[in-house]
Amino acid sequence: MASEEALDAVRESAQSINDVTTYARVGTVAVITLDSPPVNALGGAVRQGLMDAFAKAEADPEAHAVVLACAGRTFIAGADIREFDAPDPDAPDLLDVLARIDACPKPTVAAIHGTALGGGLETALCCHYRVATPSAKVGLPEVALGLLPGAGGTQRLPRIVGAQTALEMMVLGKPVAASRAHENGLIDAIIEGDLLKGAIAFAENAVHSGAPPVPVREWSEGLSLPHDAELFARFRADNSRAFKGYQAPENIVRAVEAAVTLPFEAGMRREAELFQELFASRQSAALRYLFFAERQTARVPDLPADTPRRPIAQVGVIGAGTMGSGIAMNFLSAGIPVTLVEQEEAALERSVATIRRNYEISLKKGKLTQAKLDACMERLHPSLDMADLGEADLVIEAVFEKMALKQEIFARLDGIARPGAILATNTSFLDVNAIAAATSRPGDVIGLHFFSPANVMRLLEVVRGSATRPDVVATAMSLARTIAKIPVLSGVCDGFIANRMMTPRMDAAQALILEGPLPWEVDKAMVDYGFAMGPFAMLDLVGLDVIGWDPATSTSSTVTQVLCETGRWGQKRQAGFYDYDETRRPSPSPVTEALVREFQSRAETPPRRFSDEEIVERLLLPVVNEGARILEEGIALRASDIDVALVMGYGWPPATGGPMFWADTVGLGNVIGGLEAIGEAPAPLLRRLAEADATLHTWPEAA
Ligand code: T1G
Repeated sequence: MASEEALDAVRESAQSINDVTTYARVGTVAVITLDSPPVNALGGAVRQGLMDAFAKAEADPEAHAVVLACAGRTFIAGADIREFDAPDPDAPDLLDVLARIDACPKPTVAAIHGTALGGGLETALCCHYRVATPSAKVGLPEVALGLLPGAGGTQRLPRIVGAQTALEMMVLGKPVAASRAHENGLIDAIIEGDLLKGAIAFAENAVHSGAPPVPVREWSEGLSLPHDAELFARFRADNSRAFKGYQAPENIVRAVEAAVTLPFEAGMRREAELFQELFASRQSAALRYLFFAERQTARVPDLPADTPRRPIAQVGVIGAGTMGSGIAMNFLSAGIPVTLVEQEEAALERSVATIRRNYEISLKKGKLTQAKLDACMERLHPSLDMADLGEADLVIEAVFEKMALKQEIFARLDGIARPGAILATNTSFLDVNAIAAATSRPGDVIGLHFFSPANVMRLLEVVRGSATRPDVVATAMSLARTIAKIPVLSGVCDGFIANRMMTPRMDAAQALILEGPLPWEVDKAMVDYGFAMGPFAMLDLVGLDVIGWDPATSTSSTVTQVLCETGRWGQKRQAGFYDYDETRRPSPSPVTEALVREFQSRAETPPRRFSDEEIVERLLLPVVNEGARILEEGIALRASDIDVALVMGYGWPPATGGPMFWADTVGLGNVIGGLEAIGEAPAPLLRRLAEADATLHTWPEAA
């Protein structure tokens, strides 16, 4: 067993193989350590380092075994996604590096901490043994990037865990805990205490056991588990939701079918074919784009990294309705006590019961322990008195969308909240500056716009008012990560970013049904494009009467007005654009069809058929145009923020990348042409960028 001293020696005396790789030997065990922040991704230098270090270990007569470990916060978290579009021409190919590790005649042990993901787990699968810390996680999440594990993962993993488990891990893409991986044989030992020490001891035992190390490619344990055609058919059927609209899951299943039916090398060739198909796909390009876009939203160019953050140790929420309850849960789940203020006792009790019920649902699903549930509920302090918010570091108002009510609450809060507290409003469209003006401290006021259900939707629109201080903005942007949200910074305007972008889509849909398509034809095209629901079904869900319809001023001048006037308010009335049965299953309505045909007959141009592609384009073009205006007005920092907001806030299909990504993919010249064809004036920014042969994603640099 290696002593502390020996380990320190490793750490001090390691020889540098290259900038990110060191080689050391402890007794008879070679220790190869990668140190390539932030996540030891398999970029060019790491691949070169691995190739050279394993060559050195093989040639080192004193080394009888090899341990592969990583410095920093995690084991290898995958191939370097940044390099996908700009591969390092001088570095060895990943498959060659892994073939080298796989062929090592000496026992090899991967020492895993943090996350071994994608190419990282595939590297570990090329080692004879894998040991891990109890908190480690391992997984093959490539499906989230529209890919499959393309470095042998689809061929080696089933050989250990069997086809069923391998399919679950790769198609669902969720990393598994070390304990679970130990149970299914993927991890050979859980190391309590010092991982490196434990890994070296494990390697020494492997040598002393005298058992010849067997590369995973020769394993058959997993292949002896059930893997008949039935299993694959059942898996496809049971997981149809994961397959819907995505290419990668089907390619993963085919790769695993190859693993259980073909010899290893033939399976590897099949994997490579299926990988290339996905790698070249627009879906994967979109999902890779969103991977980085999501991680960029928190960067605010005019906020230096060292902008101070205000500590948020206790939070207040005013209004215990659906939004207030959901908002409170985010902080409770993050370990932050919440004082939840409501006017009526009954409403407060309802909210506390809703919060407990939501946690109990997570408990049943195994997503939460009883201890965690109890701890969250203990942190909740219901109150009927705003005075109880005096100690809060942040207070979030979530009451009805009435300006006068919000201003009255902020004026009272101004007299209650401690100096330095952040005062936030969850308004989804009201003027944050006007709300801030109701206080003596507008610099401490900010918009924190959550999306319903607030404890589930990952988007948080952070709305910066004209007086909002930099440290308040910086605190809100960081706090989002604490409550597992993706922050998108927005300026003040009607509907901020996400709502403002969705409005033209709705308007375009309503205009389009006057030209020929029926509402359910428009919805079908949008659902086939990837949306969970079309615009008209969404209207029926929300309720036609709550989206700006006023019986007093209704003049039967639109299809929606007539539907409202005739009481067809949507699902809640079992009639809207669709008819609904008692289980709320929608069906195209002959009433609506007749009404739409009647409106079409009044239109200047005779109705005509539209292809699904045309329908999608007609709804996306005005959205892109609005996006360009939002960028031009400085409401959004960058085009990718807009895409992230719509994907995370409105379920815009991730496999499309979002409307701004779509626009750059089809070309701004075509977008401008399409807008002019439907009589919509293209935003000046679109013209400027098209003339400069630039894209929305190069703005503002390319302005
Ligand atoms: N490549 C390049 N950069 C990466 C990266 C990767 N694989 N993973 C993370 N980063 C960057 C990220 O952009 C951010 O940078 C920083 O690391 C911290 O990330 C052949 C084809 C590991 C669980 O899909 O899931 O292997 O913004 O903010 O919340 O089969 O990152 O600071 O400049 O997310 O602590 C498969 C992707 C690749 C895992 C850490 N691997 N990464 O989460 O930090 S495909 C993945 C993650 C592949 C092979 C295939 C998470 C994380 P910056 P972060 P985190």
